[in-house]
Parts: sequence; structure tokens; C-alpha cells
Amino acid sequence: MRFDVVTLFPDMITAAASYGVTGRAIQREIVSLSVWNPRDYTNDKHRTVDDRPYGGGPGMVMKYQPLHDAVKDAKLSCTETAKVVYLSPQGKPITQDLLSEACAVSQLILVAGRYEGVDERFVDKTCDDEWSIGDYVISGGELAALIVIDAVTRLLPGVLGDEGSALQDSHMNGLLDYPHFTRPELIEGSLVPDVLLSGNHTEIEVWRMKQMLGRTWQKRPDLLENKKLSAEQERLLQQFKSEVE
Ligand code: 9D3
Repeated sequence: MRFDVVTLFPDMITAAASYGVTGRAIQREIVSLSVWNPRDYTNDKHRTVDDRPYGGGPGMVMKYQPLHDAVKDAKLSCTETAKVVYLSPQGKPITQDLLSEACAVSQLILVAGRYEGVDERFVDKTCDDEWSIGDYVISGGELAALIVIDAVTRLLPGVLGDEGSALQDSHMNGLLDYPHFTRPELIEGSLVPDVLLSGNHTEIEVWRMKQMLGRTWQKRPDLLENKKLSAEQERLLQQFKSEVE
């Protein structure tokens, strides 16, 4: 998988992506990351990337031409299937399913905007899709692009090792994770649940599934609304509910 990020702050992308799981995936050449600065595609002496909005109002708008030429160059660097995604508050909310589908392309060109946004004709002519990270306001698309890079990289074969395969990730199954404990056994009067010390791996698995269901019901009941549970899962959830009463 190849990621190309079009951004006025390229160092923000390369710096953040160099850590942890994404950093290792880049080192191991499972993914490649390139950055393209629209400022490098300007032709005037002030290297102007923004201009005042037609119709007036506050703020500035990113100009079409530098963005378009940066994306064009990013596309030239690859021959296979590319998808151009503009990160914006108006985009489709990103979900695990949306990101799973994105793994099918060999190149994701992520466009991070700044200021009030980009000239709408760039969205119409140059972008294939528009994605949002949720209904809150951040200052530009870079952090959103990093979220996409991180979440997609985790899904690629060979990226995750022992720390849990992507298949085991909660949200892959639409449920929240079970609670985790490590040493010591006793902290300020709180003991680790007995079952986790039992060595009975079947019982532990069943307890963890029950916790996943129960915690999803408690903290994110919306996730259970459109979810089909097995008969066993229904039974575990009922058991969890009766125990909190
Ligand atoms: C507060 C300014 N807003 C109304 C005048 C418009 C606005 C413009 C640009 C709000 C945010 C931004 C910058 N945001 C992004 O580039 C962005 C974003 C976001 O703010 N929320 C959720 N997902 C995303 S993806 C990119």
C-alpha cells in the first residue's frame, strides 16, 4: 500500500507516521509514504496557496491549481489503482468498514486542507471521495490523514504480529474490548477477576466475550442496535445484565 499526502505541513505527517506500528510498517516496506506540498506547485514569487473567498466572509480558501498539480504528481508516481480522498468536515464519517474497503486500492492519495477549506471545483474534479473523522472541529486535514494511515496500515497483512491480529481488534466485530489486567494482583483493594488466574482458557474466552457484550451494552448501546448476536452471545448478555441489577 502506498500513501501520498498532499499537505502544507508535510513534516507533521512524516514525523507522526514514523512512530510505532506505522513507523515499523514503513521501515519494513509494507507501506510507503510520500508527501506533496502544494506550495511547491505554485508559480508566483510569494508561493501563494490560498486566496479570498468569492462572496466574502471570513478566512481563506485553498487555490485549485497548486492542489490539482500536487495530486497529479502523486498520481504519476504510481501506475496501479489510486483513490483520491479529501479529508473534510463535510465527508462521510470514517468507519472500520470504510477503511477495510480502502485496503483494496494500491494507492491512497489523502488531501489535507487548511484554512476554511479548498475550492469546491477541486473536490468535484480531482477527488474520488470525501471523508470526515467525526462531528467535531479540528484545524486541518493532517490529523485526519494520519488517522486513516494508522487505521489502514493495521489492516494490512503482516503488519500486526503478536500484539493482536487486526481480526481480533474490537470494532472489527462491532463490539467494545474486554477489560485488561496486569500485575500486581491487588491494587488498593481491587483484585484481578478470579477467572483470569484460573488457567482455564475456555472459561477465560467465554468471560471475555461476556464482558465485550456487557460493556458495549453499558457504554455504546447504539453499537448493538443493528448487530445480530448468536444465541450464545444473547445468553451471555442476559447473564451480564442480570448480574449488574
Ligand atoms: C470553524 C470553521 N468552520 C466554519 C466556518 C469550517 C471549517 C473549516 C475547516 C471547520 C474545520 C476545518 C478544518 N477541518 C478539517 O480539515 C477536517 C475535519 C474536521 O474539522 N472535523 C472532522 N473531520 C475532519 S477531516 C478534515
